[in-house]
Amino acid sequence: MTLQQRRKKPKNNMLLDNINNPADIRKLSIEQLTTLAGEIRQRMVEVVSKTGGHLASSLGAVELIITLHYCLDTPRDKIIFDVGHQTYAHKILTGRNKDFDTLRQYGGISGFPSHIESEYDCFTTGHSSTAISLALGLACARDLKSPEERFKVVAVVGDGSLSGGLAFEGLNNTGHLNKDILVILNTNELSIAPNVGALSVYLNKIISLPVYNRFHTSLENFVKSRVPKGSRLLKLASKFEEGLKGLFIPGMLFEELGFRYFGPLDGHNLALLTHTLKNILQIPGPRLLHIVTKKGQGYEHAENEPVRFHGTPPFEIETGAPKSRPGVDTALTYTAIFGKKLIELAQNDKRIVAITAAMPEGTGLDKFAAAYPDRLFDVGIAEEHAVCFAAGLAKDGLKPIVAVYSTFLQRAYDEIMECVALQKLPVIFAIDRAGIVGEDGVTHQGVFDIAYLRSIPNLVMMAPKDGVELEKMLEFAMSADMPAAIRYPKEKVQSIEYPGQSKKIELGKAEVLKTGKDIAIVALGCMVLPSLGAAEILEKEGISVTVVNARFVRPLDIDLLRTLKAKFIFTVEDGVAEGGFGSAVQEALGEHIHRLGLPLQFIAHGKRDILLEKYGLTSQGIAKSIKDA
Ligand SMILES: Cc1ncc(C[n+]2csc(CCOP(=O)(O)OP(=O)(O)O)c2C)c(N)n1
Repeated sequence: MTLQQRRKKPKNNMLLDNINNPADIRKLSIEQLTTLAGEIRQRMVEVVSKTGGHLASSLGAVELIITLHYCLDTPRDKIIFDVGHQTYAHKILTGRNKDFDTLRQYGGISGFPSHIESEYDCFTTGHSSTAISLALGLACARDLKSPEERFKVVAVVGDGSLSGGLAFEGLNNTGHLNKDILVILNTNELSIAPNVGALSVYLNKIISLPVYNRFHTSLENFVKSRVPKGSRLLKLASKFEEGLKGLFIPGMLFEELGFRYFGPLDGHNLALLTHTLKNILQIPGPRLLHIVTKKGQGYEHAENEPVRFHGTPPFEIETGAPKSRPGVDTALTYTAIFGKKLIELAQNDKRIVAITAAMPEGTGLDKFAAAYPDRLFDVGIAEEHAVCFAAGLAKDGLKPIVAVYSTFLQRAYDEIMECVALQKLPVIFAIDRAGIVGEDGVTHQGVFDIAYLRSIPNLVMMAPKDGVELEKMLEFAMSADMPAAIRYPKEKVQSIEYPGQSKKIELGKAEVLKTGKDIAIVALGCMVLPSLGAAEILEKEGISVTVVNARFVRPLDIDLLRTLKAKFIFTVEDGVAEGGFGSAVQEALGEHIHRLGLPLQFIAHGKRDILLEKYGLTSQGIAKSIKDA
């Protein structure tokens, strides 16, 4: 029965209604588990169609998650999901079904695992490739502290996340330490976009050769079960197996890293999964179970368009079409303007190349890829590599632009410092999703970039107030021959026209948008527009305001700042105020500056406008803070 047909059935006697925690599913038969999987999918589709969210990956992992909770003694046994965007079934089965309608909403449950939300979520996660290292740490702590506890530790990793170097650091160390952990590798041939890289070719090769694999595991089991330990036959069999390693043996890479490899298995076959997992859990040492799933499984529109349904806005269930949001859908985003402008610049300069770490759509580089397939490098979920790779490209005369979300650039801090800034190489960082991102929450807010990039020598840092300025900043960065970062938000652009404003970007030059005598607001990037709004509110109350569009975080326009005649100076930024842009102004002027920005906290999920309002970064909020100060 398709999900659409199932929706038409009345909702009585749902198995799901009686599942309050994983212990409840351990009483069910395999047939009932299959029914439960359908009900979970239905629940997910209904909720995500209203809230938006990571649907395709979560649909693909339903049977895996049921199997894990069925075979493990959770929460005593630990499951760590890599990234954590595939965990909706886990949330539904671990007591959060009743709150599932609030998914990703302000005050509701998070779209990612959250250690604050549930004892079943060991860690709060959202960035990829961390699960194996986290699992190994837990296993080592278990063995050192209380070996008698023997709880089990399972890391669930997707094939996309395995392209991150950190995942290999975890595998390498696990093989060396020989700890009891199970890694479940969930392959679906997709990251967000189709998977890239030699490793993904290798995994696909395994998937397409199941016969070899069955032969390999069955030979070993067959001999072991029939001959005594130490017998000649066993030695011969193992020699034979060694000999086979010269051929293509599925999973050999993992075996050589010290893991027992099992699979590939159909990740939607509950009978097979539960049977296999129960057996594998009995075996000590590092193990890797390889399963194959379909992204979007069970909801035909997500199966057909897994990239669109990776992270989807609200949609119509019957057609899969996004729910129309008048006004919002027609406006251009910063991301779209960036993508379009880069194509235009690349037309006239063949040295321009673009790099993404597995996010061509999200960063707006998908269109660039279509226009210049040879000049777009999707390096996999590997931000550190992306930055070093860009440094190499720049060293030999190209003009690389790394388009990346603010939160994920955190991972490449050292590479920006050492490989780019220290060498003064002209790599450009197009930092998307800077500031509040909204529903993805704590792990995804791009609020730290100003503070962490401001301390890197030789790096120019800019933020445009609108779309036109983003284009101008890109042109400037391309001609500047120095490392440069441009940060912009997850937002639709509004154009800001002020008489006398200068369209030209000059290194370290701010612009004064309006002049008043009482106070001055020095605003950065997308905070310029609300600051102009705040100035209007204040002027109605008789306070005359200067508004400066800072444009540069580094170098700061100190000369202009020194000429400000106002009695009070306020800075406004959509990043953490401590160590951020306002701090830079304060350091430069050596005076007391009122810094408006975000608190030094991990900011939870909720709509972007709700969060901006909460933290006083709207016109009204800025005006109020100024009056209060
Ligand atoms: C460090 C980092 N970079 C980028 C992302 C964005 N991201 C979230 S999920 C995802 C794809 C993960 O692919 P895979 O592990 O294969 O899981 P699937 O969605 O296919 O189930 C990416 C690139 C991230 N979460 N972390």
